[in-house]
Amino acid sequence: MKIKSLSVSKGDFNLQDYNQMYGSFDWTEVEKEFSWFETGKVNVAYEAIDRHADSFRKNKVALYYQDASRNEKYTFKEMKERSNQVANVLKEIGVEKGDRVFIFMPRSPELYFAALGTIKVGAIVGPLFEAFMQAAVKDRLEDSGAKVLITTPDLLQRVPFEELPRLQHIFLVGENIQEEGIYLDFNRRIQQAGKKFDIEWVDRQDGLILHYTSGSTGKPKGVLHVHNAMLQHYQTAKWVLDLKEDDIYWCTADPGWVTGTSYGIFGPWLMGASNVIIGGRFSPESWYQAIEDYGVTVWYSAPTAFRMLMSAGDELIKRYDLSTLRHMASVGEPLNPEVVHWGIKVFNNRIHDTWWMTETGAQLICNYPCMEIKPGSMGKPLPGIVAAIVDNNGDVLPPYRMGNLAIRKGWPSMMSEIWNNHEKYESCFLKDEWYVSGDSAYMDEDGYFWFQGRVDDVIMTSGERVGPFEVESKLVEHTAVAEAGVIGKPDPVRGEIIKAFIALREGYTASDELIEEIRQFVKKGLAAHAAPREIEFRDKLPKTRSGKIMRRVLKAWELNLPVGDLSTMED
Ligand code: 6R9
Repeated sequence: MKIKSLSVSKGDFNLQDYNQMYGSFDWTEVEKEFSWFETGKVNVAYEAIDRHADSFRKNKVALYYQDASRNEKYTFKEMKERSNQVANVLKEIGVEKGDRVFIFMPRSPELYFAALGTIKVGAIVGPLFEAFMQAAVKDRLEDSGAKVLITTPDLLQRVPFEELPRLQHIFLVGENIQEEGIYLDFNRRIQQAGKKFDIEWVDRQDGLILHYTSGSTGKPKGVLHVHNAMLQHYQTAKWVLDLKEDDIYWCTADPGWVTGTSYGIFGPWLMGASNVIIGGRFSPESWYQAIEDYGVTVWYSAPTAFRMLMSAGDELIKRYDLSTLRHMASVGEPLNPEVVHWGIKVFNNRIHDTWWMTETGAQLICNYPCMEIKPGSMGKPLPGIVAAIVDNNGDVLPPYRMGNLAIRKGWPSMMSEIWNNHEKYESCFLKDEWYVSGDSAYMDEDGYFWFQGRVDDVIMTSGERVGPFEVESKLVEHTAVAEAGVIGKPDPVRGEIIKAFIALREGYTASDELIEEIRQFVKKGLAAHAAPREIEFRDKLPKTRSGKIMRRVLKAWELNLPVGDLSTMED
């Protein structure tokens, strides 16, 4: 089927407008859509929830929630009240503007009330994946100096609070909670709290959310976003997700990942859309069922999920009514042309690739409904955004030259700081002009960008960003492991899988049991998605003279490629 012949919606944002605004859109135009344009004082939770609750949207469903045991819905008015109750409870225990409140729990309505309530008191939300194990949880709470944690009794054993002196309160979300010491009963306190709250108005550059993400070296870094990011969350929800009044929108991402907050909380609710949240684990049947049950019209997911749906077969799709789907988009990894063609075949719809990252806070390079898409390309920059390919000095390269994908500094949702690490923050910019993404890409003569790979060693597995260093550090904690080097190995479904090369300590011998034991060790100590799927033992690992494991040599071994320059390698 030809892409051009599709009858799907082309969106309200037309090509002529795009071309006119390309590279020069004035963001103050977006400010005018918000009440704070004149006062300068903002709160994104007000704009996302209360503004609608006080309008004709008051009884419109804001949140549809479903998992194996719950099926609930909440209107904007109810969302306003619940988040006010959380805000009152937080204020009562002394949470103030700028404090860090972390949320470590599976998706549930309470998670969303908690995030919005935190924002209403002016505090900074820190969402954590429920899959994190003790070491991962500790690193993040420690680095951020979190004052409050909201979690569940099941996850509590992974919170080493005796080692976290700055953590003052832990809310437990569940039944029959005994309050003692630092433990507080979330549900009971919320029920007893007032439904009215005076929002803490903050400055647009004040902290909103802290997402920890992995780089190629060191511990995970805390990427801070501020309230001003709402300009771009709002505008991209309009232009890229094409959200309209009657849409039923489903973003499949967990709030532990930036996609699950920028486009699972802020974007859709700033637009006043009905937002579907599905808890629990992925299964092709339950996903298609969710689209049918809610009549989802706009769907935002990730390449790994689309590839898993694709491999579940097209027969399955025929059992569901998916005819409501109007617009589909993807983020997280390269979207293979194959998947785009599959989408056209089975949904009669194009999957629109979007590119952005934790640090950029919102979508930057996208395929828009109004535009011809080139399968395999990430698309074109958002109006008001200047993207370029630059060399290592920050000089712009011509079309078709591969180099660093860079964005001209200063877009509304740009990270405002790396927590406790200003030096690292500064190192992300070249010539004080370009934010350098760490991705390599090229631009074609039509201005479309084409992803080529990561410049660093960061691994993308099933759309999750895993720092090899974090996995290596965990591996060497195992008594049998002397040295470990971790790489991403290309995989047709997951994008990449994690492969570890390990040199054993004296006295240990390689065996399948040992492989399994080491995998479990990482799984329990760090996170299931961080455990190497493959482990290979070697007598010695390639290292530089300064002792750094040379991952590119491991990669060359794995892929049977030439190892390249070995001048920095130790003997
Ligand atoms: C939102 C998010 C960022 C990294 C990014 C790049 C990869 C994201 C992509 C893509 C190819 C796309 N990435 N979107 N690669 N095509 N459309 O994913 O944030 O978890 O920080 O990851 O993901 O390598 O640098 P984050």
